[in-house]
Amino acid sequence: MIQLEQTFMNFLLHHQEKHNRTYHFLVLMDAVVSAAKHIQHYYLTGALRGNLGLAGDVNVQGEDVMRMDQIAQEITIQYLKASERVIHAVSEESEGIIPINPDGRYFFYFDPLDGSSNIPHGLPIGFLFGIAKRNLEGPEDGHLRAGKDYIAAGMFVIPTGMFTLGLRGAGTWQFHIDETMNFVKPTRMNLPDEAKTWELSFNESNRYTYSERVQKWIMENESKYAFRYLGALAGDFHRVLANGGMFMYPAIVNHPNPKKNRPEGKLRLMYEGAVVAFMCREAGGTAVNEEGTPILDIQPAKHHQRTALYVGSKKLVEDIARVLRNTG
Ligand code: AFP
Repeated sequence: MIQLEQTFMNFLLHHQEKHNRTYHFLVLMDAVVSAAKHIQHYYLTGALRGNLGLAGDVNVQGEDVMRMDQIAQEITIQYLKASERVIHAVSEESEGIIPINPDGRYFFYFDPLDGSSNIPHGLPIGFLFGIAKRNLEGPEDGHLRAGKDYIAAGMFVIPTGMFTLGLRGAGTWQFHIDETMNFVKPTRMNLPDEAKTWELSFNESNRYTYSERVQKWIMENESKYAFRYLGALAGDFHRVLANGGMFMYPAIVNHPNPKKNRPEGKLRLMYEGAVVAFMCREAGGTAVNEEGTPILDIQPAKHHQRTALYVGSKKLVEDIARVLRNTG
């Protein structure tokens, strides 16, 4: 007998039905999945079509824009517009808020293509997103939502075809892309409790630029775990979610060139840190910043706010959080 796996859309339909929810979120997720599949297609054919190079622009973060960054941004916005479900979007690629549809009911925070340094090599990149609901009753609120107010957050690892989605109070689920470009086979993710599979993931070349207490923690703990680093958050976090352990991008405070210090961290809070922290919480883990404050509790003051990030297995993150809070 031919074995057919449950599709993502079927899974979500049942989820919405079970929780007595509207179809609006389904329409939005259909647009998100379509965007990811298109980005995946452009990336797979990128080397042949000349789409893996620089676009010649600099983005809001002051980084060189790759042609793929622009393609991914354009595709996502087109799909969001067609869905009519989003009022405003915030993207790594745009300085200001992107108006989508004044009647939309969701805020959409996204990085359409994360891990640009992997692009020229065709290595894994990510599409990360967080979704919050607009206040439909009562006074209109801002777009600056803490991760704990997201209703869902997810990531695609492109082009490996892995899709992970955290649903508020309903777990983190992973899907594989099949031969018909459908995401299938929902698998609930739970960070393993057993330390024997745990991994540590951070940019080793930055190590001596971290605070003394973080350097000391690394020295005392690194030999206990395997070390992995891809340089694209979605891929690195994907491993941590499956194997347990911790991904970290600490604050840079001891750079030999003080101008290169990043005391506020490097990663973006709303469409990187809070997104993985949300999926991690739904899979039984946790995430904190450089002060040991839970990432999901941080109220952003601006859309492109940065954060240091420690995310992964509860025991390990809580251990370093005690050091960060100076209580350990
Ligand atoms: P880029 O998109 O600029 O490559 O940044 C990727 C990223 O935001 C995140 O995906 C990685 O975890 C992290 O930065 C890698 O940063 P380093 O290159 O400094 O290790």
